[in-house]
Amino acid sequence: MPQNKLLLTYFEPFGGAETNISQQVAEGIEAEGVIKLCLPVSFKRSPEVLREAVERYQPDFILCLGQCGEGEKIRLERFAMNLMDSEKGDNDGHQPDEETIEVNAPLALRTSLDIKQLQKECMHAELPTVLSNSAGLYVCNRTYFEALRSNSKSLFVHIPKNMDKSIALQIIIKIYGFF
Ligand code: PCA
Repeated sequence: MPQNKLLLTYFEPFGGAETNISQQVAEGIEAEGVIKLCLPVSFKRSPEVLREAVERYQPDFILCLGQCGEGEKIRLERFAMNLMDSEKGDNDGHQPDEETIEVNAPLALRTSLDIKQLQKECMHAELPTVLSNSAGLYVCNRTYFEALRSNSKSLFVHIPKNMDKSIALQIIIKIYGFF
């Protein structure tokens, strides 16, 4: 059987920071069938770069990593909202004000992966994860919307910026095994 292809995305730093934990964790992943892709923190360019990669590689699954500010657990995102809003702006200086992503699309898209089961498995392995019903309205959400639109077997994972990187890496490897 041909091996499954996983597109693994992560983000460049944003908001004046020098690093993004999603990038640092992604660097630790080396596995067959994994295609890594760095995305710009841009409402416009991130979905474009993702779309091109999806067309080129036709992945079976998409795992998107992003950084979040608070918390001690990795957040497994259930939905992407069809909305963009940001006061601080993205790396291009774009500040959408409650802008719809796509007029004829549903208000939210949902992953078809069994993230409840995934979260249980992580819990049994004592890996700190939590289910989340909102990926925010910033570039991560915009990117997740694009991923789900192209493949419902997509998952967005938010990593708290101060999380221990080796634990975060173990969780990402566990998620990888789940696909
Ligand atoms: N986190 C931001 C965008 C890039 C990232 O790593 C977010 O949560 O939208």
